[in-house]
Amino acid sequence: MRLKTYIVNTMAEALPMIKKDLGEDALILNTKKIKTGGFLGFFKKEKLEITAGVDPIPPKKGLPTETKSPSKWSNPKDSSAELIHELKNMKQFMMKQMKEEDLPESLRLLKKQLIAQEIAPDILTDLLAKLIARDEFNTDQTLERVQRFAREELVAMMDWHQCDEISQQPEIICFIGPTGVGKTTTIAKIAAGYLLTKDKKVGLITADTYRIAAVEQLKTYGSILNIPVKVVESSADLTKAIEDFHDCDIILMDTAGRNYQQTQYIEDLKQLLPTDSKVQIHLVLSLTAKYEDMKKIINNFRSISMDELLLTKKDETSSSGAIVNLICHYDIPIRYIANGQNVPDDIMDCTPELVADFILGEKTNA
Ligand SMILES: Nc1nc2c(ncn2[C@@H]2O[C@H](COP(=O)(O)OP(=O)(O)OP(=O)(O)O)[C@@H](O)[C@H]2O)c(=O)[nH]1
Ligand SMILES: [Mg+2]
Repeated sequence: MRLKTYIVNTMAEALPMIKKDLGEDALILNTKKIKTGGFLGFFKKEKLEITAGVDPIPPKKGLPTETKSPSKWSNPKDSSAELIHELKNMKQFMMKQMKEEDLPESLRLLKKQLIAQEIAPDILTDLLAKLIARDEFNTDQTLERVQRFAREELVAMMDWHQCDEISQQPEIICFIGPTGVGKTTTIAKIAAGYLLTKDKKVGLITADTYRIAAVEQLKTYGSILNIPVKVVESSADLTKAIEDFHDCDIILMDTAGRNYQQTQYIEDLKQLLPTDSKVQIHLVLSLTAKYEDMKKIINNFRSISMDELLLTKKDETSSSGAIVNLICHYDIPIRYIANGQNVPDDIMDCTPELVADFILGEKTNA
């Protein structure tokens, strides 16, 4: 860390100097009052000695970082708020340097719990640093209390990725994803939800003519729910099917499961979808998959605009960290989480509070 000391009359005087010398990421590490000048020990003036430093390691790319206000250093009136902010930054920096054995017991236990949930290391460090930086935090707190703080921080970290309400009429959603993740089953659950609880008119389309019995699978759900199903094999078929369903509130489209680690399949999908991007694309991923594999698929989809993620098979895994990782690492909203084979019941709205419950256990009043 590069350090510099300043002797000034006020904090406000120091801030522009620190900014100029050490840059926007500088931290104020210490301030103390000192006496300088005078004559024979008399007439000394009280001054402030401020030590500031800057971490030479740049923040990692692609990780969530706190947004910095452009006026951060420019308004001396905000200096006390800035000082508190900088103290928090300093605590976070120290947390990142801390060894395992230096952590308080409660944090060590929490860390173990979060690692078992497969929270990504960068998010884990960030979360623990945020906990230490809280004003109420002290080292002899119980695990329950630390979990309560962790819940608040986790919810705040996930909070800004909310889903929009229905924006167009009809809303057309195309579900895509790897083989067997639960696309068709989840479409049936969502269709039933729109029909039975929201009283909407639903149309179903399937482009899965690849797997034997795939069309029958969707048609079976269609006939149980009394929802029409259209089968499409080309972009022209799809345009026609969408036209035919013009009086529907929502059109849900099924596709064949593909190994989307291979970009060729994404190109095939592009051929099928209309170019005017009326169709929203929702990528379905199973929570039983490895996070690294999910990342690879999402990255492959960067070439087409993917609108939402939908996660399935929550009931088949005891670790939910991937949900937090996906929310914090990618700016793609998650509307639903599917948690079982039962149609239409096994699906939940994905909220930050629900995900925090998955990670930390259900809320207690500790
Ligand atoms: N445990 C569990 N099983 C699920 C869930 N969603 C779907 N399944 C099951 O997963 C299996 C595959 O479901 P499908 O809906 O056919 O999956 P798909 O993605 O359409 O499969 P393809 O079209 O072949 O790619 C079925 O046995 C479903 O009952 C879920 O949330 N939890
Ligand atoms: Mg299917």
